[in-house]
Amino acid sequence: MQSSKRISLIAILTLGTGIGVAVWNLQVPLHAQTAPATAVQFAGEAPPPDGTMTLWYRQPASDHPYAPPTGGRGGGPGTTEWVKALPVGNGRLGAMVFGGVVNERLQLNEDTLWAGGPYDPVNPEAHDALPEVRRLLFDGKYAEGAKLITDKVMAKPLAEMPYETIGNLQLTFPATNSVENYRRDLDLDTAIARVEYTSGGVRYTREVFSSPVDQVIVVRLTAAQSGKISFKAEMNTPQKATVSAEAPGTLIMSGVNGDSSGIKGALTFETRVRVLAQGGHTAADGQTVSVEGADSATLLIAAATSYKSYKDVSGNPRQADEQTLAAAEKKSFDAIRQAHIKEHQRLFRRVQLDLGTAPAAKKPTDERIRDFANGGDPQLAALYFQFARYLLISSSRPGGQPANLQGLWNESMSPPWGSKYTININTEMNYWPAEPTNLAECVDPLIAMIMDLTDTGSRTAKEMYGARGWVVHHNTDLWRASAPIDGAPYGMWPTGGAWLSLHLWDHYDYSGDKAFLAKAYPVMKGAAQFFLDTLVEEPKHHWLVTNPSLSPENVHPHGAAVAPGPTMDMQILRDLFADSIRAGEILGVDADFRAQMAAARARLAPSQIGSAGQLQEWLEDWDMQAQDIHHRHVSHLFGLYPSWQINRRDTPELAAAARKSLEIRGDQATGWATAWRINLWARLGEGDHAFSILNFLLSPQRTYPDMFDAHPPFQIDGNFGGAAAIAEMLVQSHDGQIELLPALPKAWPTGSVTGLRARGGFDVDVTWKDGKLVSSAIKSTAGTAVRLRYGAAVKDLRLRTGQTLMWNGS
Ligand code: FUC
Repeated sequence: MQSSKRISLIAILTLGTGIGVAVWNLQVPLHAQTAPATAVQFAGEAPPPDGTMTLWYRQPASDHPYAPPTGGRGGGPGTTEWVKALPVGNGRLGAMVFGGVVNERLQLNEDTLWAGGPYDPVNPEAHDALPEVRRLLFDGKYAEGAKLITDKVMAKPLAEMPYETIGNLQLTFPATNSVENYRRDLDLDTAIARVEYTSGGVRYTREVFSSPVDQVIVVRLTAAQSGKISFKAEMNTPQKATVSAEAPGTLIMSGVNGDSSGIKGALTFETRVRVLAQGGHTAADGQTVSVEGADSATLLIAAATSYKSYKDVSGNPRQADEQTLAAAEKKSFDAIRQAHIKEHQRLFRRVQLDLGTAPAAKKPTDERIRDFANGGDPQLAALYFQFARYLLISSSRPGGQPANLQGLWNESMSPPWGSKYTININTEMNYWPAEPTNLAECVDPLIAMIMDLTDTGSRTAKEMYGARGWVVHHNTDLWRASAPIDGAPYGMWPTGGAWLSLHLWDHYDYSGDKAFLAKAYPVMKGAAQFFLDTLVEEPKHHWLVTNPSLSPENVHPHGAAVAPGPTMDMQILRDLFADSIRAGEILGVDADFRAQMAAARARLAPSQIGSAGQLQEWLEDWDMQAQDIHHRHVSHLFGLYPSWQINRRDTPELAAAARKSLEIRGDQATGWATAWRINLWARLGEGDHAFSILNFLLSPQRTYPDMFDAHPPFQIDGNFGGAAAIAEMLVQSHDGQIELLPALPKAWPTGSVTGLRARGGFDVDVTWKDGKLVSSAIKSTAGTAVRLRYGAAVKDLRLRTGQTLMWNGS
């Protein structure tokens, strides 16, 4: 039996702050860091896991040899180890599992634990300053306009609230010098992280999962011999919190959230860990629960904050945790585990993707990422695709918060860009795979956030612009702040809410659910209303444009980012007006308002082709003189993807110009920006080009050992954008058409996919061989007409709801 003295000699993981690295000029990330664990020797080689949908490794996160990508602009030392840990989540409660032998660390998150409290950052001087800003920008005095924006228009405070960690649950096991056949893995099909090894002749197994059914994170410790489970459980946190242990075996951490940028923390939170050992002896002492000589043990972790809504923080986290634990404790571990797996598989198993397999698929995941670009491992792309679906299911479930910049997982009090919602691309990209990969439910938290934003955003519209409707600039947070933040070159962009609103139309378009459309329409209408009230006529062509605005976050040749009528705004508004008009028609409402939108739409500045044959990013032909012609954002290509307003069939000249812009921008960028490029090349029907960029995205430069996307540092959007791109290579749908294998790369000659979704309400299965379509099954779930396309072949059909058509492309 171990003594507490012996345990104290074991290196215990400690929290500290990493080196802050400036990330552009916006944030200073500080990362919790773990000290090196005891030097355990690893002997033998555990076999690969049985399933194909598993990430796995031969070392704990702390022992894993790894050099982070070079050229990154952020991330402290903590990041290096953290991006080797494995994520579990139930949409609300998340854990990163490190898999240590003597020290196990579970870094915990709860999706409402953000800094600050309800606040409204609108600058009261903005309203009176905006007419002058408009005049300066129309007069070409961009730097002066930017200065006035900085002085009078930007939000107070200038930064929004960051998402924060709960802290860590630390488990310390008896010291050991060596273990055999160590393996840790994450099974995407069961959503369970496992650690297994043999020590002193005994096989130990650890399982961790976050149950969406019972709302607890569960840790299960077992050994092949009875009486072998001994450990100490403790918690630590960078939050203002206290930890105590209560007999017989409960750890309680309670505290208040952080203050940020002058906004005081208004939340209370509590985390409770119930240690339930079978056999042996359990004791609670001070801040520690220890178990000695048990046969097995189950830990149930509940966590909650006092957040009820963006304007109400009167919840009772202690009561919530106690109720959650009381209910979970009544169930057996097996019952909790089974219910968890069943609910996860209900969503996860809807889509199966087979891109072919090879012996490389038996290697540990980190080795596969290292070797992917050498070819010969098509299954890794399928794993990457399913990992993104796993991440969306685990970070965005009905009733919770939307997936933020890090989804659900964050070890810091001041993560890069606050780990919040950047809505000039990143939040939208998080949801790109949701509809096509059959996870429509996962969009619910985004829809709920958009509904909240109509409230805070209408206040901002009125106070800043004197306008009706609602507006959100380039970021929002838990408190649904909607004013321009960070600085004029990033924040002075009024089109974030409009872009988010397009996801409402998409949600309808993929389902045909008219009841949903009736709820969504007033939100879309409010977004459109804001622009009907604020679009202004530019002097040269008399087009209607946004002003002030910018093309996210690109600096044009006149020393500023702010400018009237950037191409992206015009494209977003073209879609917003079109979708709102169609919604109004379907619902049979608002004929006058529809006419106003149609009139404004016809007067928007068009997408223009510039002197280099490129699609112009701005009203003026500035692209080739811009400060960074390889800029990561490709905002003006919004029209090609995610929009369909530019496409090869209907607008071939604009599609060719978009292609030219893509060539000029180059293939390699930060994680999400790389993923966007893959989607764009897929839309151009160039599968091999798309695949060559996927090779970069799936290399150690842009994919960490745990498969998290490297911006760098970690940002989850690249995972989601990459999965959307893989789907886009196989099936595209728009405007009443479904195109099969539009961008199939030579690297995937034979394969199949089942359960993708298409617009108009269809389930789509496709099988191909030697690069050619073999068969497809198109099942209608909304009874709409559709045109199928495969290469030059076309087939028009109208199925009844529930009816399936088989088509081989002839
Ligand atoms: C935008 C991007 C950055 C980063 C940040 C979260 O500002 O330009 O690359 O993704 O969002």
